[in-house]
Formats: sequence, C-alpha cells, structure tokens
Amino acid sequence: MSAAETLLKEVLEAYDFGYPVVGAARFGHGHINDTFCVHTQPVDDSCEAFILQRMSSAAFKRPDQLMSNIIGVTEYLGKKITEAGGDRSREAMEVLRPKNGEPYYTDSEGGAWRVYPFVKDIHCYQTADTPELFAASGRAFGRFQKMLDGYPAETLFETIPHFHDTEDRLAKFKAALESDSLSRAQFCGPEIEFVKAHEADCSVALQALREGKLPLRVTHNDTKLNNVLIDKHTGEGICVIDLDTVMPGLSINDFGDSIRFGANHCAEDEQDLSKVNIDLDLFDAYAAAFLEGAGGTLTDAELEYLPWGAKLMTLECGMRFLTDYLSGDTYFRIHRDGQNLDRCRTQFKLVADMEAHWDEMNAIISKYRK
Ligand code: ADP
Ligand code: GN1
Ligand code: MG
Repeated sequence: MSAAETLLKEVLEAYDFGYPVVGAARFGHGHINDTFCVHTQPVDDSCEAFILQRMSSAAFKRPDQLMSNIIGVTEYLGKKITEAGGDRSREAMEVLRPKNGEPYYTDSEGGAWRVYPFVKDIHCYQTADTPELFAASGRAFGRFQKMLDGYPAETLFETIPHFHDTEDRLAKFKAALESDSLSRAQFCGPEIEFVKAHEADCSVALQALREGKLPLRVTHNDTKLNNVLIDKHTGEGICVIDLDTVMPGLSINDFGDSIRFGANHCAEDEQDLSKVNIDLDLFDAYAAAFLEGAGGTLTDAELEYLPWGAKLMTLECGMRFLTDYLSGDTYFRIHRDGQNLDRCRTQFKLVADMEAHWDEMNAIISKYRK
C-alpha cells in the first residue's frame, strides 16, 4: 500500500459511514481541496455515497475556524429550509462528524478532513451550455444570499484574510513580480502590462464600500457554476456547496464571480483566446435569476455596481492566477505546466471583452433597476 493509500485508510476508519466502505476515489474539479467520493454498500446492495475532503492547508490556516463557520451556516440554512417545507437533506449541506465527535478529523500527518453526505440525483456542471441552466444557478446563489440576510455576521471567522480585497491582491501580485523567484516574469510581459493598466480599477468597489455606498453582507465569495448542485429531474439549482469562503463580503462579488466563470463558452484554462468572450445573453439570464432569487434584498447602488462586480472578480482572479504562476503554482492545483498562466490569460481576455461591451452590460442591468 502506498503512503497515500495508508493515510486514506486511516481517515476512512475514523468515520462511521453506516455501512461497509467499498471504494474511495478522487472526485470533482475543484482547484483547492482534495476531494474524494466514498461509496458504501448497504445491506440491500444499493449504494450510498459521501464527499470526503482534505482541506487545503495552503488556503486555510485554521481548519477549526473554517469548520465552525460551515457548521454554523449549514445548521442555520437547514433550519430555514425545514421551516419553509423544503428537503433539508438535499438543499443544505450537512457535516458528518468523525467517530471522535469533533467537527473534522486530523490525520497522523496533521491534515484536516471533513465528510458530507453526497446529495443524490444531481448534476454538477463545469460550463453553462444553456441560459436556463445558468439562470438556475443564479437563482440558487441569489436565494442563498437572501437566506443568510439575517445571519449573525460577527460569529463568522475570516477564513482567508483579504479574500476579495482587490487592492491587497494587487499588492501581492506586485510583491511576487518584484521577487520573480522562478524568473517567470519574462514569459508574461503582456499580462504584467495588463495589470499595470488596470491598477485604478482595483479600488472601485472597495472605495464604494468605504464611502458607504455598498453594504457588507454575508456572502458566498466563490460562486462558480460547479459550486451549485442542479436537480437531475427539475433542472433547478437545489444546493449551494463549497462554503469555505462564506464571510462578510459584497453581493456584487457573488454576482461577478458567477459571471466570470459561467457567462462564456470556454474552460477557465482555454488556450485559444478567440473562444474566450462574454456571452451577453448568459449575462442577462443570470442577472434576472440572481435578482429573482435575492428577492429584492439588493439596493439600487448594488444593482448599479453589478457590472463592476463582474469585471473586478475577473480581473482579480486573473491577478491571483498570475501571482501563483510567478510564485511557483503553490495555491491553485495545476495539471500541466503553464496552466495558471493560461488561466490568467482567459481572465484578462474576458476583462477586455467586458470593457468592449461595457455599455451593453450596463443597459442590461438598467432593465432591472426600479
Ligand atoms: P473545492 O473547494 O476544491 O472546489 P468543492 O467543495 O467545491 O471543492 O467540491 C468539489 C466537487 O465535489 C464539487 O464541484 C462537486 O462536484 C462535488 N461535491 C462537493 N460536495 C458535494 C455534495 N455534498 N454532494 C455531491 N457532490 C458534491
Ligand atoms: C477556487 O475552490 P474552487 O475551485 O471552487 C478559489 C476561488 C477562485 C477559483 C478559480 C478558496 O475555487 O476563489 O475564484 O478557484 N477558491 C479559493 O477557479 O481560493
Ligand atoms: Mg468548488
């Protein structure tokens, strides 16, 4: 048995899955955590599944605080869903504790692991092929924000400090460029220039927050299409997952990160940049659905800044990929050399395309302002 298999065995033995475990394999497309799907065999030979994750130690320094947030939020959502007559087991995540009763398991090497029941009869998509699918995810993220409107924000830990602090992301990029520890800056001259030309943009949302124009809310902060589970039968977005970054934040960032990832027809690491363009029909469909889900909780100023949310989340994510490329790919998992630079390039191409369609994006949002 390899060292990795021995470790996985140790972790599986730390949990009571109800029935014998018959397999555990790598799962999903996340860039951060190590995700496995665990299968068990109940007596009737059906199959039960669980999601097992080793939380990224590069991203999360305090798994105890991270799990405190997740347990607080999932229990709060579970109660709200039950009160509204929903199915708690499908519409909210639920943490399965290890046999020792702790919220998560710490392995013999210090790694932190958690388990959730696998939500059945769902699809999880990497691209939004239809406006209906994208709208379903938007309604789910809008509802998620609305449901957390009354959540006690002061009880949440900041799991990643300065997560969507775009000014801080810019400073971190500059530091990585300054040290250029792997001499990679020579391969990304145009991307470095792109950041320099957009420095002032990095302050737009933060300035609006400082001026009191935009309110701080409890937000998800990682609203990729693959972080919502879609019901196989109804096509509705039923469960928002990946709650690692639920923290006080800006609603425009939740809107914007979905647009960044989903309002186009390419992979995040597409190398043919001619394929990388903002799809305004998808943008419109998502905006309508997100606002419907949020049910009137957003202020007019938040509506006004939605296009900025899209542009800034895309610019920021591009800077984060570029910073990680310059620093040796220590944060975002890569499967091939240069992948983080390719990811950066798609983000900057999308920013440029949003700038080319800026008036149309604003006109679409104007339709939804009172
Ligand atoms: P990461 O932070 O690495 O993105 P996620 O928590 O998003 O990790 O999980 C990775 C993938 O695992 C998801 O995109 C989804 O496909 C699947 N997944 C996670 N939790 C569940 C769940 N409770 N039920 C079904 N699938 C899940
Ligand atoms: C990461 O965890 P995942 O793969 O859903 C990252 C997001 C980025 C995204 C880019 C905790 O999301 O912030 O926008 O990759 N999550 C974290 O695809 O850093
Ligand atoms: Mg995810």
